[in-house]
Amino acid sequence: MGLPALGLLLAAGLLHTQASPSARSFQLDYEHNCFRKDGAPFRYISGSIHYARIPRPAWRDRLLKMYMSGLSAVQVYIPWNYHETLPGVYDFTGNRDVEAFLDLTAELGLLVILRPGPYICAEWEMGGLPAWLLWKPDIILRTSNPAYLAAVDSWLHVLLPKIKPRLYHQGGNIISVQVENEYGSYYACDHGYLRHLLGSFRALLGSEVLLFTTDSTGAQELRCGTLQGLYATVDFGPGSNVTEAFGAQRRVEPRGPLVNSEYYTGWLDYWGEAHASTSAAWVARGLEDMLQLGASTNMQVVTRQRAQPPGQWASPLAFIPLGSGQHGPYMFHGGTNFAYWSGADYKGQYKPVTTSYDYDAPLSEAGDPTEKLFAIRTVISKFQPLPAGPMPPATPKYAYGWVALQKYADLLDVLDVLCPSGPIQSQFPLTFEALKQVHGFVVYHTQLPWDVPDPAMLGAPPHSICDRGYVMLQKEYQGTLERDGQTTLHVTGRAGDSLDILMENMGRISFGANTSDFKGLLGNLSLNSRPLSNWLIYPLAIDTTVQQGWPHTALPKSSSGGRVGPAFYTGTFETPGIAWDTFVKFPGWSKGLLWINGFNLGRYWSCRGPQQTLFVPGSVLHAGRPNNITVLELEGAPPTPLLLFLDHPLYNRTLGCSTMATE
Ligand code: 6DJ
Repeated sequence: MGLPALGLLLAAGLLHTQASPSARSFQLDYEHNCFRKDGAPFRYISGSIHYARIPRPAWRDRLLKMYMSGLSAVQVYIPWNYHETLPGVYDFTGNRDVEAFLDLTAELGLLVILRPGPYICAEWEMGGLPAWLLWKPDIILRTSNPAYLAAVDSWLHVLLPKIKPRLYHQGGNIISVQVENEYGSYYACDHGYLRHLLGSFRALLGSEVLLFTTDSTGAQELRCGTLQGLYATVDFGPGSNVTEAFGAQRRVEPRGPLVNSEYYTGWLDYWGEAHASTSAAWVARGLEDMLQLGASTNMQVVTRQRAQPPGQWASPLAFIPLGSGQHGPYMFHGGTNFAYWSGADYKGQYKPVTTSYDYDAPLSEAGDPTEKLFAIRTVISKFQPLPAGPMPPATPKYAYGWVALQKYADLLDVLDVLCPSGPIQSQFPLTFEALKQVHGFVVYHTQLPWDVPDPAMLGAPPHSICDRGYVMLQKEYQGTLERDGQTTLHVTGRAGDSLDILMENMGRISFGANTSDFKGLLGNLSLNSRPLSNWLIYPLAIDTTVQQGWPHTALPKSSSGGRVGPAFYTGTFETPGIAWDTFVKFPGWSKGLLWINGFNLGRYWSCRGPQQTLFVPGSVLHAGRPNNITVLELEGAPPTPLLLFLDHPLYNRTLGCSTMATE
């Protein structure tokens, strides 16, 4: 915050304009409008990377490519829900070993700007907040609500002690730590909450570390998202007016370095919308334009910060990005929303995010340098020397070709395998949260209570289908109910006929006021407005069963029946020699999920698009022995169930869905 707050900043140990040259330090210099690292003026050029979206075997490759692009730092989110999977149950193993990831950044000579939330947004399921927070239905997320704060504090007490020894002044490579994320965009505007977080971060990380916030550049956002004691930074993309954007930062932070914490090099995709792309030339030109505005002054500012007289700050144009402005391209490498980790937005309607988080970023989803990376690298090279040596090349991809699958079973025929503990009885439907089911699927089963000779309307109250319900009568697929889409279907049947709704969670909202995004059937389903009751509810543990080898280890089931409705399909394929990265296409399939060797590669939705292929990292494949494929197709498989493995992704095609898929 501004000059009037200087006393407070000093008291909080935040303002350091002098440093002993020998000590490791990373500080704000309000007098000279810059950062100081070990006492010397410093600016970083960083890029965002999300370890949770990259298979661990590829971490080093991606980080090395970022280093070789000329970046001095990486910006890293920590998704709380990825680690505290149930209250008090923590997972820091395998792909969740954030400390191993941080070790790699240090080994490669990259600094880290850490963003541990507790909320991160990032188009990640529920913005990184654990869905189990909603088990207390009255909880008010991202506020001073005691239940929420208690959960936050117990998480921070586990996480931040792992971070503390890695802080720069402690000998590590973490130069700064962000508190919350774009909090000013949240309706609550609860400064008490931000103050609480500041207290917890200080208590657990100490008084020396540089703590900051990031907000978009609107006045309201900067009013609600900033707090004395947290250095305020902004985020904006290449389309923004740089003068205005940094001017907004200057209104809340009259002195100190100008920082754009998220410079958007691309954008995310939603199912059913066109693939977002930002031309490399445009991103590069944007960078060049910003640099040219600052002209040679900035070039000097880059390496030797120009002193400003105290009490004055130059026009933002004198501090154009890559000059004194700090930049964190978001994303530098996007990666993949494997399994159920993609989030959703709500813009007048629910908009789930695709499995790919390619982001049209400089490093592609599969980690390959793009034209955009080289364009950015060229710009960077004008301001600082690039590391010696070539950029590592793209990793090889392999087109394994067509693989035939066989139908294994209709989902409703294997409920005993998928829900070994058996169903829960309830007069009315229960939400995923009431059932303590975080992701995936739940089956709601009942029987028609009366004869329905003429088509009757099966419907749900507004906003109670979260997010898709696949309806089966007498095990025959009738159609799909969809959040903010079709919420009624016409059915006929007899008293006693079985009615099953397979409810799918498509990812919890990650941005905005609606992050309390309950899943399942949130209201009573009715038939011609008469509520249905007496439900048997099956929370499905599909991933656990697939990881345990099912259905491949099970005896082959001869399954007849149609190709519409939720069903499992299986097959195998072998890689010739080395297991390379590949991309799977789903010709004629509708919507579902894919596992290979038990690894959940995420959702496909070929008929809605725009994403047509799923990325399969070579690290999930076995070389020289069969790879087990499991597909859960939800609506309709093609008459001949085949998958096509390609050596390139397809991100931009929308086919249109029909109930009966055709090849
Ligand atoms: O901090 C946010 C990122 O995690 C900023 N941002 C990015 C990521 O979610 S959309 C893409 C977004 N903020 C929402 C702003 C909407 C106007």
